[in-house]
Amino acid sequence: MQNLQIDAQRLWDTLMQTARIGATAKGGICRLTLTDLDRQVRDWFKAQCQALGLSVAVDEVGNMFARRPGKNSALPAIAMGSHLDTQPTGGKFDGALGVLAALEVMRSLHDLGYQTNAPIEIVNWTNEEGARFAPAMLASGVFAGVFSADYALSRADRDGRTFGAELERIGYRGGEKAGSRKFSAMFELHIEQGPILEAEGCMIGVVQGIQGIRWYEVTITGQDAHTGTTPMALRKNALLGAARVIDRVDAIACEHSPDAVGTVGLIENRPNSRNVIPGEVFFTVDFRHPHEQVLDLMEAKLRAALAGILQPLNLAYQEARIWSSPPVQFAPELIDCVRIAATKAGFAARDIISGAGHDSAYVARVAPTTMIFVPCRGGISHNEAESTSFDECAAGAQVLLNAVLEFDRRLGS
Ligand code: HGY
Ligand code: MN
Ligand code: MN
Repeated sequence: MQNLQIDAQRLWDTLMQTARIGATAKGGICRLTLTDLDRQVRDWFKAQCQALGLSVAVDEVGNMFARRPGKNSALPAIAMGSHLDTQPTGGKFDGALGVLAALEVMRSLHDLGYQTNAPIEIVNWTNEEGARFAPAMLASGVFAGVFSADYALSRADRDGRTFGAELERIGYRGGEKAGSRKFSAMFELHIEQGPILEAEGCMIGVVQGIQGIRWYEVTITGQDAHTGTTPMALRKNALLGAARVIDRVDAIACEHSPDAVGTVGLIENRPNSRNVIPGEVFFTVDFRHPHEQVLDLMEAKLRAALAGILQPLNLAYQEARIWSSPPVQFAPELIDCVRIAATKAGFAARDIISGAGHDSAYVARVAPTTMIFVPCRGGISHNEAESTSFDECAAGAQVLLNAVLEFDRRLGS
């Protein structure tokens, strides 16, 4: 098999070009799913793919598929996917690197006139982040049969706008049934979003799987009252209750360290007026761990904390687990292709488990799947300062190309 090379400069220029769609003053991207900015980047992506002669299809939850034929159209496509939506204070590389490196692979195959055995597809998964519509990885979850399309379309953002209405509004509610399209494999290139690869001076992460994730929503109800006239003993202060529960969420994760993490990232305090005792607080909890039974323990401790802390404060509450993504193991054969690909490209590689969730977690249920990581500076991500170098992006794209061609060679043999 020839030693096909990607064009590193073209990849970098494309990353910087798309980073302008939703660019923030601090050098990041705010491109929430199904907003006008998401439409803009989708339109751009579709035009780039069509310019290469790829056929672009969209399914009922907005997942985009750009397809290059292979010698044998009977073979299910080899997919390279990730996401173009971002966090509100996202970086230039989370998700974008995976989709745009896949575009670079397609451009390189096109330039070199190289025909693969199997068709090759780029996938842009809708709503990977879950920042606007919870849960995360929603549309890849529909594709994998984890969620129904109706469930996804009904999900509402904090302003009450639904996924379905916004998908329709931006013109990306496709006709294809999600999950009807079959893959021989899916490879996802992504930044590590953690500090390990950089700390070890390792260019490539050979991802073995993804840890388990659980999301909860909690609403605490007390009583709005005057801050000047209400004695401390008579208050029903929802924000005080929330503060003590939030502290306990952190302690629960620390009790299961080093592998557990626990975070309260979203909080709404009502009425949020400086001289009103808060009568209602809404917040979210994000628990993660590689083992389900530890997540069960953490969940039980959270529920005990809610009862134990809030009842003595005369506070009522509602709690619901809105999402559970179990730990995932990736496909050994694809992991082997990534190892061979990294060696062929001459990069040091190490095995790693993903702390972050990715669409690959769900696609792995319906097709052999694996991921490739490259470092990001300081392991910082979900932050406008997220930074991955020219060389790291190029290394990831080269290993992606090599891994896809290695798997394609096996399919054809
Ligand atoms: O939450 C996650 O881990 C991913 O970034 N959506
Ligand atoms: Mn991501
Ligand atoms: Mn992310």
